[in-house]
Amino acid sequence: MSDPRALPVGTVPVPEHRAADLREVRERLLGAKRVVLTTHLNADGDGAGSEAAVAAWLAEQGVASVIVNPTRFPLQFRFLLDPSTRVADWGGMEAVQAIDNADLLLVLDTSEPERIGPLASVLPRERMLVVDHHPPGSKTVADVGLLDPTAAAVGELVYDLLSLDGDPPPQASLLGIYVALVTDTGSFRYSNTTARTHAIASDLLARGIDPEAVYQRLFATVPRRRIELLREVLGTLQTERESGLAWMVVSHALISRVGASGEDLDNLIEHARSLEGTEVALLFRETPEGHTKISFRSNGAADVNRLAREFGGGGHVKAAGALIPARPAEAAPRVLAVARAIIAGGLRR
Ligand SMILES: [Mn+2]
Repeated sequence: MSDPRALPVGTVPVPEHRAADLREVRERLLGAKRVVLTTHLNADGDGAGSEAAVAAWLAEQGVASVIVNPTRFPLQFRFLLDPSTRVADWGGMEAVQAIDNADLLLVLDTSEPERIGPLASVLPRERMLVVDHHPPGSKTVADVGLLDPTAAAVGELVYDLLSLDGDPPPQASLLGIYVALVTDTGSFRYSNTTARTHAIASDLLARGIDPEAVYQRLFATVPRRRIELLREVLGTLQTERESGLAWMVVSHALISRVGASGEDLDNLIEHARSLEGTEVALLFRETPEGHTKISFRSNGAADVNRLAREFGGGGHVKAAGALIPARPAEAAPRVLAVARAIIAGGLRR
């Protein structure tokens, strides 16, 4: 008897508008001998998952690859890597060698040179490829590739890339793709979630991905320092009824005291965003250099990508970031003033 909960296995067809660009990326990758994969600073589940998936697929296709990110490959996402996948941290000898020997550099989950730091200039432009789903900035790292903001995650584009010929992605690539989808859609809750995202997730589950195991791995266990951080940061929460702004500040002293990592800070802003009455949530985080990293989240009308761009940053309409070379006490009032203008309709999209 067949399992009444099961669906037939079958890859989700690649949208026509993506096929030609993905075909070119695929042919370039499969024609290479040694590929370096990279993603933006502080890789998230989409960047790391997409890298893990592409690396496992390339290995199966007989193409050697090394992941070299501008910042350390997050511990949290190491479980996505196939045991055969090589990761070399930027700055080390292995990374230098990997780049020296590479025919191609594939950039995932960003197209902006500044977001991959020193990797933007390690290979000539004609040996760079890009696959991203952010709205493109003024400069892109490569001429060949796919920039498609209609994709929920780069993981979705990687699924397409790997299944372009109708064959399913290899088993070792499935977990990375699934984690990319889960993390970039807020567990299939954000507005970038589509029927197609679910269809791909369905195919991944049909092929053996265990959603609860992924949930346990990603979300169910929280280190104590993260709760201590949350307790302190919630104490800085401020809200403005008229503008719908809600913001919080994380000082560098606090980060040092609790021993917080970048990953610990990732979802703090959701507490401000989810607060009743919030239009735009902001998190001001002091860096060790005394600068301020700002995360922006919009609940609807305000375009925080435009807001972030006012300060040299960028992202998506509903989630963006920027860096200001000033301490939070100086940076916050400037950013809040522009945010008020956007909410008042001045810069509404
Ligand atoms: Mn992404």
